[in-house]
Parts: sequence; structure tokens; C-alpha cells
Amino acid sequence: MLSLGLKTSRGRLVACLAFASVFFAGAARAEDGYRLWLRYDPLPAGATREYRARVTSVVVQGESATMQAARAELVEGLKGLLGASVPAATQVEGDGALVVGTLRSSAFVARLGWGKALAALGPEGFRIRTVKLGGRSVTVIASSDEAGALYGVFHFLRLLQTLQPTNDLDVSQKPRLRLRVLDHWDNLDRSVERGYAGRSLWDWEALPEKVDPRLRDYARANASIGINGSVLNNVNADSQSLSAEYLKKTAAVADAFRPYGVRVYLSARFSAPIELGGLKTADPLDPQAAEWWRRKADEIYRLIPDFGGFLVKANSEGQPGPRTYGRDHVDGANMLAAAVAPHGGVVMWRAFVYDMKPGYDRAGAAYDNLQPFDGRFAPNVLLQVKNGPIDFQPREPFHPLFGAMPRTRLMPELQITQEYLGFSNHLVFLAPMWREFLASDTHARGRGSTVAKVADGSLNRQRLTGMAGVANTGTARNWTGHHFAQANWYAFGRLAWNPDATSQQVADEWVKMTLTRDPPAVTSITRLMLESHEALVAYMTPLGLHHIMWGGHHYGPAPWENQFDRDDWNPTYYHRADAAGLGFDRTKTGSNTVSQYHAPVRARFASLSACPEEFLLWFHHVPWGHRMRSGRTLWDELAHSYQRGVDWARAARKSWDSLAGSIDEERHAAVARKLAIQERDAVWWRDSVLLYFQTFSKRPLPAGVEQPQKTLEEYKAKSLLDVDASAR
Ligand code: GCW
Repeated sequence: MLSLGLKTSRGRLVACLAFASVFFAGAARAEDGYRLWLRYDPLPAGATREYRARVTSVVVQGESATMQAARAELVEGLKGLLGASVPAATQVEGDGALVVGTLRSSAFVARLGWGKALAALGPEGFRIRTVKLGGRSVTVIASSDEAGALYGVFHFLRLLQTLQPTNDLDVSQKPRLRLRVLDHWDNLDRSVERGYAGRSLWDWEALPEKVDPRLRDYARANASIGINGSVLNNVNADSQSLSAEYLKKTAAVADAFRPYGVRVYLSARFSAPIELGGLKTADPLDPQAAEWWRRKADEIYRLIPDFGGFLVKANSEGQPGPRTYGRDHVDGANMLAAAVAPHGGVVMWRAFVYDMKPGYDRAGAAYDNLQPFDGRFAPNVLLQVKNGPIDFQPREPFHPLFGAMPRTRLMPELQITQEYLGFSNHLVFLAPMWREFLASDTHARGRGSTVAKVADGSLNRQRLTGMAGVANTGTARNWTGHHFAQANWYAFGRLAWNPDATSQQVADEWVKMTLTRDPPAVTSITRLMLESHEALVAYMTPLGLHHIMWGGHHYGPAPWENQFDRDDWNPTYYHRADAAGLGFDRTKTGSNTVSQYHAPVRARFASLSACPEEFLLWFHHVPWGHRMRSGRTLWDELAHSYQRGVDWARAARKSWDSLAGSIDEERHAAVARKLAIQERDAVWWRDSVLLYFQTFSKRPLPAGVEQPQKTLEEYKAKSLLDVDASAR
């Protein structure tokens, strides 16, 4: 919960909330979702009265671009929320002044004697306090640096948007992770790899002359949830983005982001010295290649002094890398790190490396490839590791590398865009999945060695920390394709700020800021969101199944697929169904990659009886007749799970329909259309997966599970994506 004094009488707050439902029902109007969670429509009258008395003038001290952005946000926000302008003043006069400033920009803040406390909160932290001065009550948003003041302003506005009391505030916050970065898999032609929300937001052709004003709103939205970095281009990188011409364009983007504390980064193609520099080799130990990168870094920093650094996908899925030249990951990463180090830049080196040898288990590949290098990366290198060992599946156990590289800065990479989770068609709130991951106990230093503590540096005493999220944004008017996919962007930012925030809290805030403050509606929407991930897993990949999606696009099921040249791109490789049973044996009798986990975790996963059932088929090949904890056989449990998923999708539609009065018509209808697709897809998943596995289990569907709507042959004949094209 938010750390603030709850002095407002409970009764009064409840009264405001009750009023909210009437107000919002009455004020429903067309909405396209562009404003995201930064909607500053008038609050209910009860709340406005109270807040107006608390905020009678705004005194933002400081004239830098960031302080101006903070002032503009506050002035706009208060005007909208309170339904009347709050005068901007330069001095604290009278009761109810709201002062914003840093130790340097504000004489008022400097006089408070908070120097030490603010310094301890760091450049991005802030303190919000109600202070009494000569009988006057003043609210102060203070920080040591400007970014903190801006974050404090967004925090204050969020308190109002969610109808929190503000009369006796005492909030101190700082981000737990240092780099909170969105990775855009955007190509220079504006297509977006795994993007489901239109085209890339970066209009490279028009840049640098024309900068779309939307870029400012993108940066604002990020700042409002603490995101402070953006990698503009795809990790499957084009060298061109490092050319002089494109760097100018990137510099213009950086200028647009800068007031909001968002730094730009670029994905670097390892062979750029050849493609752009005309060199014969990009061997990291070749002095000319290293020199080329040093000069390139100098050139970049001349244009963009606060450039964040490079993100690199090397020797993965056909990308060049140090191994192309007989060198290793450390040689490559450290060479780039040396180029940006003099400028304070970082290198985010990806661990998504999975060379295949015959009989290899892909789930163990990243560990095998990277773990031996622990302790050898330069101090400004972070190793960016996906949450799970395969690839952004609906559910994966945590990646074993998080417990295995104590002398390396590990930066989790999450996927906000829903590549394997129904694109922007399915309502799935990802905070519960990310929380499950962050709360996973690696046992690296005994009990309580959670992934969150690895990521925030507390477990291994590291200061350079970070978290990356593969962005789900695009030119779609509502930014993310599905209105509810905005919640995943939001949740990523909130969890990167505080990995211990609860899914419930994040959902509750987002719903109130974005959709409705009507209490019953808030309750049913947050419930829907909190259930959605478990439901999606139930109708896509229950009990530890994974990677059984169709072909290269990954939309819809194709567990029968076995035609790819690369074994590990085939669903049959992952589920291993046969007459005996189902699942990938990763214990001693199989690939034994379970041994990459620490002792107690390893033993639990490796034991058929102790393994959490949500990961059963991930670690074990299980007989069809195996008794599950419910008393059902594996086959029956599987069938019931798929049915449960379908039941949820149906119930979700009903529950959404019943909310028609609490949400504006436009967004209500758009979400309803998507929920219909989601239900259709859930049925498609249930039927085709069960029909296919039935050819091995030879068992009937248990009572309570509906008969399939089509035959297996029909499901095999057409990808769900093709069906979807006609449904959109
Ligand atoms: O998730 C997979 C995707 C690829 C992606 C790759 C990666 C950018 O299918 O599209 O490439 O992982 O993370 O590098």
C-alpha cells in the first residue's frame, strides 16, 4: 500500500466513492483510449471540494525543461481533475500551496533541512510531505534532482486520480531498479517485430526535421510510471541505425524524450564495423574494429550526451556476434563496454542464446552458453535474461541463470507485447505472471534469494541494476491495440519501480485511473484482470505445456507441428506426447537441465510428486493415467483445464457486458469485440489440443468437458490467425 497518512475520515472517502459511481455513469462519453491512464477528467464533486481546499496554488520552482514539464503536468492535471484552474504562483502564500522543487532549484526546499534524506533517495526519488509553516499547511514535493520532482508530481496526481487522502502526506519513494527500459523491436521501415498495435511510433523518414508530438506523450506516459529508457530499434538490428544519418534522427527523438527523463538506447548490430565502416572484420579483438566502436560511441555522445548505451543480440537466431570471429561473449560485450564507458554508457548483452546440438534441450542452452562467464563482464555490462529459460511462454519456471551468476549484473527481460499470449486480441493482465517470476526463490544464498533481490542488486550487492520490457506500443490510436494491454505497459513500469508491488494494487490503480472509479465496477474489473493470466494458461498451455503455438507467428495452437528444420522450433519437440504420456523429461532420466537450479529447487522440480503441477509437464514425461492432486488422471485434468479456460472466457464476456453503464460506450464496445475473439480462440485451443493429444491418450473426454466443435483435420487445415483476419 501507499505510505501515506490516512487522516481523512473514512466516512468521507466512502461518500466520495459512492458519488463517483453516479458521476461516471452520467458522464460516459466517447473515448478512444489515447489518454491512457493520464486522464484528467473532473473528479466527483465531493472529492473536488476536498482537494481544492488542499491545493490553492501551485509553486513549481525551477525553469529547466523537466521542471517545466512537471509544472505543465500539474497545472493541466489539477485543472482537469478539480474542474478549475489552480493559480500558479512563484511564492508560498497562504494555506494550501503545493510546492515542487529540488534542493538546487527551490530555495523553499533547500530551507527545509531535508538535504540528507533527499540525497539518500537518489536523483529519481522524491518526498511528498504536508508541512505546517507559520500556521499554514503546505504540501511539498521535493527531490535532490529534477527527475525525482517529476516522478513526485505524477505520484501526487495519481493520489488524486485514485481518490486518496492528501491532507497529511508523508511519502518517500525511490526506484528499486536503476534502468527501467522499454525494448522496441521496431524496424527502420516502421514494421514492428511481434508488434500488434499498428506501426512503429518512430517516423524515421520524417525525422529529424519533423518530430511527431506523439513522442512527447509517449515520454510523458513512461515518466508517469517511472520508465527511464527506451531502446528504439529491434534487437535483430540493422547497422543503418548507427549511421550518421540515423543518429541525427535518433538525437531528435532523444531531445523529445529528455524533459521526461527517458534516455534513448540503440540495438547494435555486431557486424556494423564491416557494414558501415568498410572494415574486413568485426572481430572484437581486432584493434581496428574496437577503434571503430570507440569512434562511433564518441560520435553518438557528441549528438546525444545522455545516450544510454547499446543493447546487443549476438550469436542468436542468425545474428552476428563475437563467436562469428572465434571469440566469446565476454570479448564482445567488454569491447563495446569499453567504447561507451568513458561516456557513462552501458551495454545490455542478451542471454537469449541457444545453439542447438543433436539431442540438446533448448531450456538449458542459455545457461550453458553464458554461465561460465560469471564474473568476467566489465562493470558497465548487464546481462539481459528472459524471465524463463525458453521464450516468453504463457508460463515458465524462472530462468536458472538468475541463481547462477552472482558476479554478473542480471537484468530481467519481460515481454509486454503478447507474442505467445494471444497478441492484442486477448485480455491478459501480466502483473501476476511477472510477480510469480519476481517472487520465485532461487535459493542461491539460501531461502529468500528471490529473483527480485537478484534484480534489485540487494542479493549480490550490485548497484547497476535494471529491468527491460519488450514494448507493446504502436501507432494504434489506443497505443497497444487492446485497451487492456495498456495495463501491461503500466504494470511493467510500476513493477520496475517496485518489484514487490502487488498485482492487486497495480490493477486497482490502473482501473481507477483508466476506466472507472465506480466501486462495484472496479471490483469486477480487477477480479477479471487478476484471474486472466491463470485462465489464459488454462486454455493455452496448462500444467507446464509450452511452445505448442502455430508456426512462426505463434497465434493459436499447432501441437502437431513437426516440419521445421530446427528441431526446437517444433511443438512436438516440446510436448513429447506418445502412447505412454506427455511432457518433457528434464530430470536425470531425461535432459537433466533441472540440475541448473539450486538444491532445494532442483529437488522439488525433479520429483514427480513434489513438482508444482503448473510445471509438471515442463519437467516430467507423465503417464496419461498419473493421479493428479485432484484425484483425476493427467488426461482428465488436462481436459478439465482447457474447459475451465473456455468457461472463464465466457464468464468474462458476461461480466464485461454487465459493466456497460460504468464505462464509456466506445471502449466498452471495443473490449467486448475482443472478448468475443478471445472466447472463440479459447474454444479453438481446447478442441484442437485435446483432439490431437487424444490420438495418443486414446481416452474419452471426461464428463463436463464439451465435445469439440470441429474435427482435428479441420483444425490442422487452417491457422487461427487466418480465421482471425476475417474476424477483425
Ligand atoms: O521471442 C522470440 C521471437 C523473435 C525475437 C526473439 C528474441 C526479436 O520469436 O521474434 O526476435 O525471440 O528475443 O530475440
